[in-house]
Amino acid sequence: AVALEDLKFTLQEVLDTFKSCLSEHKDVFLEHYVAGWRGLVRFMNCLGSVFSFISKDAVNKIQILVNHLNGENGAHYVTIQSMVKYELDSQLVDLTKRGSFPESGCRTLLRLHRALRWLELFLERLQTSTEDSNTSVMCSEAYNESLAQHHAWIIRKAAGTAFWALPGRATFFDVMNVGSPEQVMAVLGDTLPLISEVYQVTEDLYAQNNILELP
Ligand code: 1PX
Repeated sequence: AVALEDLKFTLQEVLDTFKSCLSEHKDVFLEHYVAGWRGLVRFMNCLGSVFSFISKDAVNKIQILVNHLNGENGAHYVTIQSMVKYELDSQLVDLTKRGSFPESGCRTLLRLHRALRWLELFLERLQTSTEDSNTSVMCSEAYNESLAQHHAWIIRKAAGTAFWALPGRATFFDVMNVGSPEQVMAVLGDTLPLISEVYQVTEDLYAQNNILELP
C-alpha cells in the first residue's frame, strides 16, 4: 500500500530542498541538490517497480556525490561552483574520453543535471495539462526533448517501455497527495521556477567551463 503521509512529506521536502539549493550569490549547494534528488527518487519508487532500473542509476549517482561531499576533500564540494573549480584545477575530470576519473563529481552531476531538464519539461506539461492529457505521452515528449539525446538506443527503448506504466493524470495527482488538481497546480507553480533557476545556473556554469559533453 502507498503510504500517503510519506509522499506528502516527500513532495514538500522536494519543494523545500530545491528552494534551499541556491545561495544569495546563486551558488548551488550540493547537499541540498542531492537531497532534492533523494526526494524525487522516493516519489518515483512509489510509482512502481518498473521504474527501479531508473532509480537505481539515480541513487548510484547521488551516492557518488555524497561520497565526495563526505570525503577528505569534502570542503571543495560544498557548492557546484567550488566542485567544478576544484576538480578542473586539480585535473580530476576526464574531459574527452572515459579514463582515470569515471566518478568525477563533474561528470556525475552532469547526468543528474540533464535529468533535471527532463523534470522541468515534464512538470511544465503537467502544469498546462487538462483532464484528458496522457501522462505517458507528456513524459516521453519531455524525455525525447532532453535526456534521450544523451542515451543509447537500448536505454531509450527501456525508458520508453517504462513510461507506459505511468499512472494516469488523476491517479498521478492523487499520489502527489497535495490536494485538489488546483492545489497540485499551485505546488507546480511554486516549484517550477526554482527548478528552472537551479537548472539554468548549472547549465551556465557548465557552458562557461566547456564541460557540457563530459564522457
Ligand atoms: C512530480 C513528479 C516527480 C517525478 C520524479 C521523477 C524523478 C526521476 C528521476 C530520474 C533520474 C534519472 C537519472 C538518469 C541519469 C542518466 O541519464 N544515466 C544514464 C547515463 O549514465 P552513465 O553513467 O552511463 O553516463 C544511464 O545510462 C541511465 C540509465 C537508467 C535509465 C534512465 C532513464 C531516465 C528516464 C527519466 C524519466 C523518469 C521517469 C519517471 C516517471 C515519473
